[in-house]
Amino acid sequence: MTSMARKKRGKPRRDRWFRRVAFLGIAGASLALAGALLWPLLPGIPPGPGGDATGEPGRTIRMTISMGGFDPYEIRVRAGETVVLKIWNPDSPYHIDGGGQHQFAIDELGINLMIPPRSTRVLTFKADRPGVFTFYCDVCCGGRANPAMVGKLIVEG
Ligand SMILES: [Cu+2]
Repeated sequence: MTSMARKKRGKPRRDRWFRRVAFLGIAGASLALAGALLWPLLPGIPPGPGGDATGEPGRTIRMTISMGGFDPYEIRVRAGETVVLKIWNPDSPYHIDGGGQHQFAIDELGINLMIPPRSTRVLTFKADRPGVFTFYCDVCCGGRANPAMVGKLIVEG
């Protein structure tokens, strides 16, 4: 008799426990699914400070190119100096405009680099003569006509 009573009391408790676990499981799975679906739409995380860990010669300048434009949009170097430019593109590959790609081009110096979404490209160059050169991206949202997609390389003599 006593064992029957215990069993009767025990069953609803186990039922509630099962419902709680099932609810948490479903909620967790839903959050994981939502995260997996939204993940590609989030802006990427820039790579950590690497300094000159790559062992490349020259001064390293880091730049970010996104739909917001070039950051920095003005860079200063000395003529004859070897510059290692690391350009990070945090944009999503699912961007409807140009698939999140950007470009770094300077016509006068024969530079034309494509930076795929969520990646870094490294450009090593040396500007021999002083001057002010325009760099631009012509593969997204208005391209060169977009004031954000243009910047200046100032080479000091
Ligand atoms: Cu662009």
